[in-house]
Amino acid sequence: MTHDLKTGGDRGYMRIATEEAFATQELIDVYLRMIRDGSADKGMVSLWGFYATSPSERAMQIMERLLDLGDRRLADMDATGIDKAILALTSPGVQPLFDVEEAKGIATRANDMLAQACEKHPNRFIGMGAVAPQDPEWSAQEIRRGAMELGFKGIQINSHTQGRYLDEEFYDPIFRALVDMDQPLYIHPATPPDSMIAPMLEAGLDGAIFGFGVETGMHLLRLITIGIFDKYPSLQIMVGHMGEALPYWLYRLDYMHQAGVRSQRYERMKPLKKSIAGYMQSNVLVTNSGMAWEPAIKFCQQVMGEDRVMYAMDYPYQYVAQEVVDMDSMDMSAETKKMFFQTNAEKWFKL
Ligand code: 1DF
Ligand code: MN
Repeated sequence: MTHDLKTGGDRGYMRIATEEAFATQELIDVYLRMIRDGSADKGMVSLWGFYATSPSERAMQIMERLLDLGDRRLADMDATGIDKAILALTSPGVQPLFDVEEAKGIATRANDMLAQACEKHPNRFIGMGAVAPQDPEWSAQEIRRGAMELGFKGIQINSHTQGRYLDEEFYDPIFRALVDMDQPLYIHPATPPDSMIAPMLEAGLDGAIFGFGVETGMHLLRLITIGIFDKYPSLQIMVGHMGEALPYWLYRLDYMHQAGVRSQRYERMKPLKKSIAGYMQSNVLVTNSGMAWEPAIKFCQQVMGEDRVMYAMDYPYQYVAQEVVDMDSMDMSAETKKMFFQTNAEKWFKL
C-alpha cells in the first residue's frame, strides 16, 4: 500500500469498475443440477463444480460476494475506493441451458433483480443486461427492455453459446437491437466448449488463467473477420483482460489476415474495409479486468487509443485492494489516468 483508498474522487477521478459480476441463487442451482445430471459441459464441471461446491476460502468468499447486491458489495467497494460498479450476471450466464424457456426465465429474473439493485443505489450500481442467445429474437426484445425500461447501459454475452459463435447469421437480431439502442456488447469469457477444452483442461489451463482469454479473443476475431463492423459501423464491442491478448497480436493478425484474403485461401476470409488494427481503434474497447499491469495497459493505450482502455476490477474474482493502489500509482498523465478510471466508461456506457 502507498495510500488509502477512498471513494469520492480524492485523487482527481472517480473509479468506475466495468466488469463486475453477480449471481442469482437459481442460476447457481441450475449449474449444480446440470453438473449432477451429466448435461454440463466439461468447462462448467471444472468452473462451477469448483466455485459452487469447494469448501476452499477462495470459493466460499466468491460465492458469498457474487450473491450479494447490497451492503456487503457496497462495503467492499468502499474499502477499495470503487465509486461505481458496472454489474453483469456472472459467466456463463444462462447460455449453457438447454431448456430455452428456463434460460429466458432465469435471465429475466436476474435482469429484474439487477435493475432493482441499481434503482436502490443509483450512484453506485450500473447494470448490463443478460440475454439468452439461444433465442436471438427474444434476446433482441430483452435488449430493448433493458435499455428502455430497466436503465441498463449495455449487455454482456459470455462468449460461445453451446459451442456456437455470434458471427453466425442466426444471432443477427442481437446486433440489430444493440445498434438500434446504441448500446455496447461486452463479450465476457466463458470456459472453452468441449470441442476446444481438452488439452487445456488436462493442464489446468481451461479457466481464467488462459482458456478464457484464448476462446474469447478468438470469438472477437471471428466477428471482426466476418465483417461485423462493416455491417454495423457504429457497433462497439468491449472485452476484458486487456483485449484477450489480441492487441499484442495485432501486427501478425493483420499481416496474415491480409495474406489470407489476397490468396483466397479461405472462403470465409473476405476483404474488409479496415485492417484488424483499424477496427480495434474504432469499434473495440478493452478493460483491464484481471490485468492490473501497467505495461499491458500502456501498450493497449498506445495501439488502440487512450480513449479505448477502461478500468475493471473483476469483483469478486479478483478483489485485490493493492491492485487499485497500483493502478492509481501508474506513471501516466493525470488526464489519461482519469480517462482510464472514469471518463472513458462514462463516454462508452453513456452514463
Ligand atoms: C473467473 C475469472 C471466473 C473471471 C469468472 O466468472 C470471471 C475465475 C465465472 O477466476 O474463475 O468472470 N474473470 O473475468 O477473470
Ligand atoms: Mn470477469
